[in-house]
Amino acid sequence: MKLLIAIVQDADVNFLIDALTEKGYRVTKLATTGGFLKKGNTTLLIGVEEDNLDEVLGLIEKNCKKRNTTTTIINPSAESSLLTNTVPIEISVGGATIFIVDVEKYIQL
Ligand code: 2BA
Repeated sequence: MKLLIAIVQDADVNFLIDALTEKGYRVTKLATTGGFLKKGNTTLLIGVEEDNLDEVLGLIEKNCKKRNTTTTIINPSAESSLLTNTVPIEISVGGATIFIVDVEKYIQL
């Protein structure tokens, strides 16, 4: 068995959970926050048999979209004024960041 730890955007999560549960997969949803943007995202824990791994990855890929967003970063070479001190940058977020971990044991009591 594998544990997928999938970080997805909030806008995609309900579609993805519906797609997973319709196929009989079990999923736990955690409210999380990205360290860079400091904005909410969602982390899903999905325990899956190895034979089903590709199907689950396919569902994640199908339901999680890349989106562009703008944020500001500090410009180290700027003078002190706050207005000139930050510069806008455009970044692409998602579709999904996925960690795949071997599960030593799966126990339900
Ligand atoms: P955030 O940390 O809020 O990052 C949002 C997006 O900002 C990232 O999208 C990436 O495009 C950009 N970004 C992140 N760190 C950056 C940096 N140091 N310099 C420039 N741009 C940066 P994604 O890569 O799609 O990541 C989406 C979310 O997935 C992240 O939200 C974070 O919560 C999680 N994540 C991604 N990689 C991770 C990792 N290696 N470990 C833990 N969490 C990760």
